[in-house]
Amino acid sequence: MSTGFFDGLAPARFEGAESTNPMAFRHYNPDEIIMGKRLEEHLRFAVAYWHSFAWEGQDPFGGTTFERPWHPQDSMANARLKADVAFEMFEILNVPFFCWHDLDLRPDQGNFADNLATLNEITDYIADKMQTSRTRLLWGTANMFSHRRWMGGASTNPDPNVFAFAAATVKSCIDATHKLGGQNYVLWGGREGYETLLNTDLRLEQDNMGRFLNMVVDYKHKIGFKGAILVEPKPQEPSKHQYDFDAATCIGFLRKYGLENEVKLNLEQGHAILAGHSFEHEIAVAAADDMLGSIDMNRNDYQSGWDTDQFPNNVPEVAMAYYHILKSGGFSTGGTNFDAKLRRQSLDPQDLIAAHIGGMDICARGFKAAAAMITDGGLEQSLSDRYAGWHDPQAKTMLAGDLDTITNRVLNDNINPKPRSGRQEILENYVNRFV
Ligand code: XLS
Ligand code: NI
Ligand code: NI
Repeated sequence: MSTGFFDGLAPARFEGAESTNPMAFRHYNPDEIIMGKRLEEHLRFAVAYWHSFAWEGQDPFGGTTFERPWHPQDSMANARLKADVAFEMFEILNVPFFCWHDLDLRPDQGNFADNLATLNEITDYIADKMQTSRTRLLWGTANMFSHRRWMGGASTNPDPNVFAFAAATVKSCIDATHKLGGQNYVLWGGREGYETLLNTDLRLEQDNMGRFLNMVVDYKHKIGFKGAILVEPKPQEPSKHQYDFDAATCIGFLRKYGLENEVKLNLEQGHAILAGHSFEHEIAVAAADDMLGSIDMNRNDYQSGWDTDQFPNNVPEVAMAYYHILKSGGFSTGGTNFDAKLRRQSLDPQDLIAAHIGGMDICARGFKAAAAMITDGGLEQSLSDRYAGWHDPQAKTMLAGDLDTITNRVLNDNINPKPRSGRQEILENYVNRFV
């Protein structure tokens, strides 16, 4: 029986670029074959349970605005109603995946035993719903940043009892993700960082975080969870400074704690911006180290300097992100999770559907532009031309030499390099042909 929440809203269909129907896809046709694969299988869209169903519209200055039938989210009855509505939206969008935090699914009970019991209860309920739904779990994660117990960190807390509570919580969430057939498990450390160095032991906190992540990886193998373990970089917000600052920082951290072959990255557009990078930079950095796992798609307001988690709306940005994803071979266990929320005045159920349709369409447009650039090969050609000198045997030998042998060669052969154009504007013009 339907909850009635989305009454009057039909399943969203692909109608083509000429359509003026605001509730239809104009660019996202899941069955379109691109580079030999269905668009749906390339993009692997996921709905984020937290923004769409758990967030009630608060901002730092105002209370809730949404007043959904499953609010307040303090009972298991409302948790079940929320799940019913979520699966109705998945069906309207025909979306292949969803993602959750434990806290999105059911309220925190204030102690671990009850948290565990209610998590099992609601994920059994969701497992039942998944029997008749095509929507799969892209990833699960633990919310270890909202409840006051986490205010000084989870695995990086000065209190070992908080570390213990965090370990038990993550175990319960990996178990639940495994039970629901999740394809990845994510750790984002919102409180894994510090507010002031005056009260923070950096070395101890980071060692504990490294130990914690090693326990997570060991546990994954112990229970036979085949999904990827992903960490999600973000420089700040809520903590003043977060240890998982950006992709490069995470890669260094994973190497230091011996996790470089076990853990990959979940990269988010808005977090890249907060770190002073572009999304494509973060993706390219991860890909260059074979650590690209999955993406959280959204956009930030470029003026505000906050993590505004808006739905994506910029085709050139999205195109370059997917260009680097495709160049590195595309997603395997990862996908495109809409870590994006409505603006708090967008009250109607229709707004929720329209936001996702728009986001999926923008991603499809960007993806197709990226695929066209890959197929055309212009950027790759220009790269290989630019670095062609390194295929010369003498250049390769040089890397095996030392400063003395190289200096002798520079003197003997009278080496005097001629600067060559980087052709940036020509390449930008090239990209603009596709986006
Ligand atoms: C917050 C993060 C969060 C993670 C999952 O900024 O993006 O939503 O994706 O904990
Ligand atoms: Ni985020
Ligand atoms: Ni995220």
